[in-house]
Amino acid sequence: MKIGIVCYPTFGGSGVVATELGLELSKRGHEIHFITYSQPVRLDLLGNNVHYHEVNVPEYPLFLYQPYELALSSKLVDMVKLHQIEVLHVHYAIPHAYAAYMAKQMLKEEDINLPIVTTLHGTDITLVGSHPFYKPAVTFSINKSDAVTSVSQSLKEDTERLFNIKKDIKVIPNFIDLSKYEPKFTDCQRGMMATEDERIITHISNFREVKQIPDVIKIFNEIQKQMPAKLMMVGEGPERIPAEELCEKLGISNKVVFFGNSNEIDKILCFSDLFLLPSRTESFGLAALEAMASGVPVISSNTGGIPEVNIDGVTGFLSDVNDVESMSKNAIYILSDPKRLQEFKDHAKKASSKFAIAEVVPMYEAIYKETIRKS
Ligand code: GMT
Repeated sequence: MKIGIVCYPTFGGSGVVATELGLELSKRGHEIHFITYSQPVRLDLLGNNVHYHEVNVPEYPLFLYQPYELALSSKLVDMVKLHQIEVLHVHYAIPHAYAAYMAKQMLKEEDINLPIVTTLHGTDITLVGSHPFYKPAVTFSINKSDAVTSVSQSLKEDTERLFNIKKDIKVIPNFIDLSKYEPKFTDCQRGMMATEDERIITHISNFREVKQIPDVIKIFNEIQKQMPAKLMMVGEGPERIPAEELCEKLGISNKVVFFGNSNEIDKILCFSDLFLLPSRTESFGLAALEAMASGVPVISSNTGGIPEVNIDGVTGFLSDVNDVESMSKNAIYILSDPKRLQEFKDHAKKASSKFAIAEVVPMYEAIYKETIRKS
């Protein structure tokens, strides 16, 4: 099939999922066209079957807001015609499903049919999309898609609760290429980051408020009172500076490393002992799954889709949002006994195999075929 993929190309789960999906589909013989405003960060392999088309938004000083949706829908029309794209898979209702619908209407004028598959990732539903300013457009875009998928059962239920949805939403969980998380070094170069007796705790996110960054620091603060430990903070975002200030205030700056954005997540997870994800809301928690695939247990909140990934008492522990005390206690419980830690690590790795890329990608292929057939 010739498949167009629209996503946010930046660091973040939805972009990662869209990119990995496109690459895997290309390996399975499909022709993939990424249509975005910059090359997706994990897309380093452009080839015969993988193409990237940049959406340019000309700047004009009259406009306070440059019309990205307009530029995207025009680019979609051009690319569908030029490459005979058979189906368009858009990640995020805002604004991608909306722009895709406009492209579909424009193509109809030329007797070209463009089936649209929309995948909901969370922010477009729970955080931004349900805002009254966006709600009518999001509802419309979802209902006008030919097929709709969500990355967890919890997100499906949230969508049906928050919007007047007439479409059936199919749950297709996020996935992972397990081969990328096989350690390439026997010691994972752990010695570079910590001494033999130190536990390594890691957090990876876009440092937005929803990630509860102060809770990450507070949990680590409790851990380091009980045992030698280091905290790896990976990512960039508005909460980073306040996080550095909090570390200073608590007198633990020398035990915390701020990496910024990284393309070497697998290497950092390889030497990690525990992953912290205390988010206020999370439709899935891809970062937790990436940690588990590296054999890293997860201490998380029990919000949204996280319980579908992190199994309480098996791959880590779940606590209520904001319950720093419970999360700290659970973290110390796992980390304080080497045998117990190893058991949690083994369980985390094993549980991640349920989300293997080879299991999940055929579900998308089936949806594309069905959507093309029906339209
Ligand atoms: O978590 C974020 O802030 C980034 C956002 C994104 O656009 O990548 O993540 C959302 O999609 C991911 C991939 O499906 C999910 O793993 C995240 O849980 C989801 N984030 C939220 O629901 C807050």
